[in-house]
Amino acid sequence: MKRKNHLWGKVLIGAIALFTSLEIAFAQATPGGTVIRNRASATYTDDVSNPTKYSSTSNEVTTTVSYVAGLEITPDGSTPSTTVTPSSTATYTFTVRNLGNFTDNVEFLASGASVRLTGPGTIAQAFVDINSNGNYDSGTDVDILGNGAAVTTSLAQSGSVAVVVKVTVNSGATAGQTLKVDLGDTAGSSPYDNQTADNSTNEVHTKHPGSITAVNGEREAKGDITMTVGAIPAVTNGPTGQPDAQGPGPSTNTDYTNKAVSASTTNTPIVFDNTLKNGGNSADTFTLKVATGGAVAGSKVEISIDGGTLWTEVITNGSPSGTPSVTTTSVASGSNFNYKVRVTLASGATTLTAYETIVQACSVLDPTQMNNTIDRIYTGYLRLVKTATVTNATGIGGATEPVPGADIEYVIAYDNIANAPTGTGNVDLDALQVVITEDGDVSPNNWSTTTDRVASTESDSRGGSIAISNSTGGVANSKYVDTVGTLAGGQSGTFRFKRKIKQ
Ligand SMILES: [Ca+2]
Ligand SMILES: [Ca+2]
Ligand SMILES: [Ca+2]
Ligand SMILES: [Ca+2]
Repeated sequence: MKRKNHLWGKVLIGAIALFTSLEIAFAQATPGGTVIRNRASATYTDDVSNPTKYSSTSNEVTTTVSYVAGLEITPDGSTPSTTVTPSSTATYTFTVRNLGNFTDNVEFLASGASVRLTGPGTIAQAFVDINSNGNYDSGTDVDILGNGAAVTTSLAQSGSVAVVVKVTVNSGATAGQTLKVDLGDTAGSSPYDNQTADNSTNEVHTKHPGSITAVNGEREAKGDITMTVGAIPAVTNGPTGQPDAQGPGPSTNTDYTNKAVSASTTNTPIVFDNTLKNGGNSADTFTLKVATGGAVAGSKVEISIDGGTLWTEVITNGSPSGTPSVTTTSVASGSNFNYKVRVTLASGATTLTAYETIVQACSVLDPTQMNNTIDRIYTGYLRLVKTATVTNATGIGGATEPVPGADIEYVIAYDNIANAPTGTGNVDLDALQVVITEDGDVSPNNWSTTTDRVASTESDSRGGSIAISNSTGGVANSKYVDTVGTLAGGQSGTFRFKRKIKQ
């Protein structure tokens, strides 16, 4: 019997221990201050055969229920499956609950100290969402970020309220990074709730109304939520070192690299240097190809991603070949990747014409993310157009009759047919060291012997310097050299001079 009692004792102690450990998870049910009254009553008689009965009542005893504080913040260790994106605002919502048996205050420390963020972002807002609409409402909600002093919010017994923390994710946040928000700083292990407050730096704790003292003192709690940055692929693609170049539009799909091929050998391979940039927030690979409809008829296009050692032919005779694209190696977030494109036009391509090859880079992580750049070949790009106008003041024949003694004005209109520089980061095509030479007896010319110089009639609209000398054959004043200098794309000018038909 004694042994049996001992066993029961052990079971009882175990039950008490279990109750104690679970206590923190349950709210106090009986309100503090409740008066529990107890009075006993009895009846009796002095003769069992006599029905007369007497009664008796004890005095009343009262017990007033003590105030017990309690606080809980949830969730703990929450890792939502949805991801956040760079530059977005992530919303973290906590629930703060009064586990005590009386209406208690919850205090948040000054200047947002009760809220901490770990990770690539900044806390934009933190507030007690009194009206439960998810947004901060001045005058209604309690700001716990911009609060110069500690603030409290009142919670009824078992009552709860949401605390919303809004975090702006850094624009440079990379995929897989995490942003953790802690509300409160209770030590120990999950669920971190209903502990004795120790007034540490980042606490959330109860703050009893002045008239009440809880038997277990002030309590603190903590919750934490961690969000993960998702992958946001992006790519730009442009001229060498200028992946973000913009062309006309302005657009990052019309940027360009202008080059030239000799008009007489248009099938000479021309190599372009291009650069793509991984504008996404995670490492990615990219396919390189000629955009649909972006190949020149009859051309061959090859791409090299190793600096020009190995070339892959992606366009043959103007159409995609058996290997229509090349895939890069992994490119780190924010990094550039250089590649080369070799374009060979058909022989006999029309001179003084622009031929465009549109090269497209496409994210492998998200194939909807793509960007173009234009590799443009001009089959020669300095155009010369000559005209001759006769002025006849001899009185013989009409005003424009080319009779001996009449003047012939030669006009050479020159222009760089490449497009004028536009956008940013593009490679334009200047005509450098432009020199226009008129030599009166270099075949088929014969004007050195059939005409004479008309002095002071030489001019260049761009201010080119004009030197007049003996022709190759030694005829005086029969060679003109107009040094124009640099002529940018889209620029033009005229060089003019007069000769008088020998009489
Ligand atoms: Ca609100
Ligand atoms: Ca908790
Ligand atoms: Ca603490
Ligand atoms: Ca581009």
